[in-house]
Amino acid sequence: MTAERYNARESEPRWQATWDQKAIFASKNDDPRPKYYVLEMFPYPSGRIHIGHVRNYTLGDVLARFMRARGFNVLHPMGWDAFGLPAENAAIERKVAPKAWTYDNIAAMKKQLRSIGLSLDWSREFATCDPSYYKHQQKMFLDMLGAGLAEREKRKLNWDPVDMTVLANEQVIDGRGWRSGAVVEQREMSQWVFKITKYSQELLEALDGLDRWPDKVRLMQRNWIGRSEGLLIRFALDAATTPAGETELKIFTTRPDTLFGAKFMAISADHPLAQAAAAKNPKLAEFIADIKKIGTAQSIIDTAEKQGFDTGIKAVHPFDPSWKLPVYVANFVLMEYGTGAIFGCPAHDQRDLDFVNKYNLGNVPVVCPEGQDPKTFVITDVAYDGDGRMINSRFLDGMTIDAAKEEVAKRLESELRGNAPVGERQVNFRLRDWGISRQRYWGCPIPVIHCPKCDVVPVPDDQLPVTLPEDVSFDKPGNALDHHPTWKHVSCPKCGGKAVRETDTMDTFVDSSWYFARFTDPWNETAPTTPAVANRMMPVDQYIGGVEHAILHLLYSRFFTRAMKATGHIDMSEPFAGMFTQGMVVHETYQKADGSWVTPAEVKIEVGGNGRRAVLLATGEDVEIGPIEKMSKSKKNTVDPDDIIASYGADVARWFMLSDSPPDRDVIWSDERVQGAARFVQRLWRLVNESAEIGKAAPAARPATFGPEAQALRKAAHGALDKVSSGIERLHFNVCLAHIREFANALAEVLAKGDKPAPDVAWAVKEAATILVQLFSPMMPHLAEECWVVLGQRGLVSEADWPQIERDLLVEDSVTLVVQVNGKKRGDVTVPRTAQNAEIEAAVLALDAVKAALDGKPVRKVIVVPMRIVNVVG
Ligand code: ANZ
Ligand code: ZN
Repeated sequence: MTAERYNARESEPRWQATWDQKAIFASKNDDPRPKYYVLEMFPYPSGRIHIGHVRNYTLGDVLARFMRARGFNVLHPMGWDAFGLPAENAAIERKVAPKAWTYDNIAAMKKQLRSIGLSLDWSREFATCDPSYYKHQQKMFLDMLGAGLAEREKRKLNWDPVDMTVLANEQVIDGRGWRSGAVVEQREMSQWVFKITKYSQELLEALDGLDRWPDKVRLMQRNWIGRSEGLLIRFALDAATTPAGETELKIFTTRPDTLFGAKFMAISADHPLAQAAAAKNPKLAEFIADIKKIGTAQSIIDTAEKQGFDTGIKAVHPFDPSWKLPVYVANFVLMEYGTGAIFGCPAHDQRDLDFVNKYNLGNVPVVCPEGQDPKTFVITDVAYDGDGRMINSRFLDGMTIDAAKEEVAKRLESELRGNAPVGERQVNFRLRDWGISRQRYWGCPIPVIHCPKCDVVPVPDDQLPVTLPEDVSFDKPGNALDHHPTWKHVSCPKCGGKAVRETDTMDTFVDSSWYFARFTDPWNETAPTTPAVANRMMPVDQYIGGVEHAILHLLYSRFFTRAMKATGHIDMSEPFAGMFTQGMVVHETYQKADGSWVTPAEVKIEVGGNGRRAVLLATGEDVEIGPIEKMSKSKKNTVDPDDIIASYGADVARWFMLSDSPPDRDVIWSDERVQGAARFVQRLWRLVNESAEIGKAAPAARPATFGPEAQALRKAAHGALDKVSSGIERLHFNVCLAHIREFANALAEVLAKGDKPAPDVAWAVKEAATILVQLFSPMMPHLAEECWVVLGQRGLVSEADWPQIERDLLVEDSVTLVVQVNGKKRGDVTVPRTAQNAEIEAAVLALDAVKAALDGKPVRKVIVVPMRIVNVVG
C-alpha cells in the first residue's frame, strides 16, 4: 500500500495546538522528579525571528524533549530581552512608542516561535520591560547598594557638545555624534557601577570548576579578567626638571626583571603629573587634548599609532641615582590600569620598541634567548618576549627571568624612601567595575532620588517599581526621561524637600543577568525569586547561545548570581552548569554585474556540466556566486524562517539544521540540502506506514525467540537507540541524525523483502518502527506525532517515555582478531564470539595470507590472545 504524502502544512499547526491545549510542556515546581533546566539565550524582540534563532532554539528543544522523555522535570522557558536602543530609534524614526513597538514585536515573534514547534513552557513567559519584572531588578539594585555592591563612581563618558547629551559608544561614529556630527568629547560624570571587581579572583578561580563549558569560553573569560602579578615601583623624580609639588612617579610592571633595559617612562594623558606639566607647557596641553579625542575604547587605543610627548621631566632609575629616564606622555598608557604610568623596556615589549624607534631612544636587550651569543644579540624591529638568561643587567646577569623578578622585588621591597618601600608586590586585574548607568529612556529606571540635602536616597520598597512614563517625546536629542516635564520631580523620601529622580536607566545587560533565576518562579510578586524554588531548579543544566556573548553576558550573570547570593535571593554562585556555544548559519552570496546584492530567493541555481551557476529568476541574467558568509542584511544572503516553514515545514528546517554540521560549527544553508531533508521526511513517512501495515500481522505478545532476520533488525534498532541516546546527551546531534538514517535504511531493507514476513519479523518491524519514531521525535516532533498515530500508539509521542535499551542486543555476535605469523601482522579473522580455540586455529590456518607467510614451513604453535590476536609460530 502507498500512504499519502505527509502534509506538514496541515499537520504542524494541529499538533502545536494539541500540545498547547494539554499544556504538556509546562513544568511544575512541586514536581518530585529530578529537574533538568534547558535554556537558550532569550531573544531581543527586534520584530522577526532569524534563522540563527531557529538553530539556537532547535538545539535546546532536542535536548529538552529528550530529557523529558527520560523522566526529568524539564524546565524550558522563554522570554524577551526587551529593553534597548532599537525601540528608541523606532520611536525617533517612525514615531511609534517604544513600548508599543516592543510588545507588537513580541507578539509577532511569539507566533513565529510557535510555528517552529518548540517544547516551551509559555506559562513562565515575561519581558524584561514588564514592570512586574523590573520591579524586582530595582529591589535587587537597592539590596546591592546596601551591601556595598553598587556605588557611584566618576567615569568618562562620550559627550556630544552640540546635542548637549551623553552618547553610547555605538552612537559615536568615527569620533562624531551620530545625530549632530559634532566631534565627541570625553566628560567625567558620576555613574552607577556594580562592584564586580570584588569578585575578580573568585570569578577567575571558579572557571576551573565549570567543566561543562567550552575551553575557549573559559579562556576568553580568563583573559578578560586579566590577572597579573607584578611590582609597584616608586621612581624618584629629578627635582630640577619637575613641577613643584611632584616628587615621584609610581608605575606598575609585570617585568621588573627588565629594569636595566629601561629607556623611558610613559604616563597617561590623564595622569596628575601630565596635568601638572601641561599647566606650564601649552604645546603639551595641546598634545594631550589631541590624543584624548580618540576616546578610551581599548580597540582604538590598540590600533592607533603610538604617539608621545617629552615632558622634559626626568625620573631616576631605582638602582642607579645617576641614571635619568625621560618622562613622556603617551597615548597607549591608560589611566584606568595599574597606576597610569610605566617604564618602557623596548627590547622586550613590542609597543615600547615601536615607540623608541619612532623617537630614536634606542634599546638595550637584557634577556638573551638560550643558545644565542649575548655579544651579538641585538633587537631592531621585533621585541623579544620569550625566555632566556639576564644580560646587561649588573647583579642580575646570568639569572633566569623568574629569579631576576624575585631579586628585584626583594631588593626594592626592603629599600625605603621616606617611610615606604620603593617596591611593593601587587596583583592587578584588567577587569573593571561594571558601569551600568545609561542615559536612555527605554531601560530599567535606577531607583534612587537625588536630594540637595540628603544626597542619594533609595526609593522606598513600597514605592517600587519606579515605572517609566509613557507620555514621552523624542523630539529632542538626549534622554527622553530627563526631558519629561514632570516625571523626575518628586519630594525626598527622607526630608520631604524638593528632589529629583535618577534619570539614568540600567545597562540592558543587567536585565539578562538574572532572568534565568526569575524563570524558576516568575509568579512571585513580592520577591525576585523564591529561594527554595530557585535553589532547587537552578543552576541551568544546559545553557545554549552564541559565542558573541561568551564574555560580557556570561561574566555579568556569574557576578550577578553571586550578588544575589550575598543579598539572600539564591544560594549558589554559578548560574550555568553547562554552556554550549552554537555556530552560525551561513549562506552563499549573490551579486549582480553592477555589484548589487540579491537574495537567495531571487536566484535560481542551475547545476550543469561546468558546475553551478546562478541566474536571476526575474530576468534570467547571470548572477555571480560569491563567498559563503554569515547571513546579513547588507549582503542580502538571508533566508526567512517563515518562508522556509511555509514551503517545507518546521520539521524539515529543524532536521536540516541539525544534520549538516556539528552544532558548534557554522552550518551552510543550502536549498539543495534542505530539499534532501524534505525527501527524507517523506521517506520516513512511507517507512512508518509500511511498517504499521506489517505490524498488524505481528503477534501481540513478544515472541519467545527471534530468527536471524528479526534478531538483526532488533540489533539495529537497539544499537541506534543506544548511540542516539548518548549522542543527544553530548549534543552531538549531527552524529545522532546519521545513526537514525542508517537505522532507517536497515528497516527499509527488511521491508523491501516482501509483504508477508514471519511473525517474529513482523513483531521486530513494529518494534523498530516505534523506536525509529521516538528517536527522531526530538528533532521532528510533528512528523513523529503523526507517525505515532499511524503506529496505533496511545497518547502523544511528546509525552511517551524514552524506549528502554535492551543491552544484550548491543553485544556483537562475532569478534575480529588480528592474525600474525611469527609476530608480523598478516591479516585478520572474524569468528563467532563463542568460538573455541580449536575453531579459531582452523580458521586462521585456512587463510591464504597465513599459508603464504608460512611458505610450507610446519606450524609449531598457535597462540590465541582472547578477543585480540592470534599468532602463528612457524
Ligand atoms: C615594563 C615592561 C617591560 C613591561 C617589558 C612589559 C614588558 P599586563 O600583563 O596586562 O598586566 N602597563 C602597565 N600599566 C599600564 C597602563 N596603565 N597602560 C598601558 N600599559 C601599562 O601588563 C602589564 C604591563 O603593561 C606592565 O609591564 C607595563 O609594561 C604595561 F619588557 O613594565 B611592563
Ligand atoms: Zn532629602
